[in-house]
Amino acid sequence: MGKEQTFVLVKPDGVQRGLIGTIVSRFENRGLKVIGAKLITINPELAEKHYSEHVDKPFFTGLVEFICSGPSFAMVLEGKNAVSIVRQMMGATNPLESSPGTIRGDFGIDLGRNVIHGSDTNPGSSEREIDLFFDKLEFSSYERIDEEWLYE
Ligand code: IDP
Ligand code: MG
Repeated sequence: MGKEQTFVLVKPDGVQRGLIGTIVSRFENRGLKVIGAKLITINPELAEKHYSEHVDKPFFTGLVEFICSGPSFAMVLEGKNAVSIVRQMMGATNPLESSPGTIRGDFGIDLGRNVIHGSDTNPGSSEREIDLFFDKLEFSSYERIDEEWLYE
């Protein structure tokens, strides 16, 4: 079974609105395993690296400012097809286009306040983001008791 790891961030709006627990619960209930997690106030240097693909976009400055505006909750989730599952559960980038039942579709209204970040499915994205935010020593490896019932 090919297990993947993915990087997920409850953005400052999600933390301020008290959504950390709700969001972590959704992923846990789906079967994804939390292998690392921390509250972090992102500094501009880290934010610019994290969002480097958007450096030329008109919204870049505002995006960096927003992501540094308060604490975020960073985590690494592990499971089969974890990257795609997280993207599916997040919903579309613009909450207006996110289906109800997705995190952005249930908790967001505006594009620049869309509650959550998750690595995209491009090759190397999740590894790059995990390395940017976490040290290997911050991970714990363990079996969840439901794993043999979750996977065939
Ligand atoms: P993603 O978060 O779904 O991967 P990206 O295109 O990678 O979407 O954009 C990163 C973040 O930048 C989005 O989550 C959103 O908060 C913000 N963003 C994207 N496009 C716009 C825009 O056109 N205006 C303002 N903010 C935007
Ligand atoms: Mg993205």
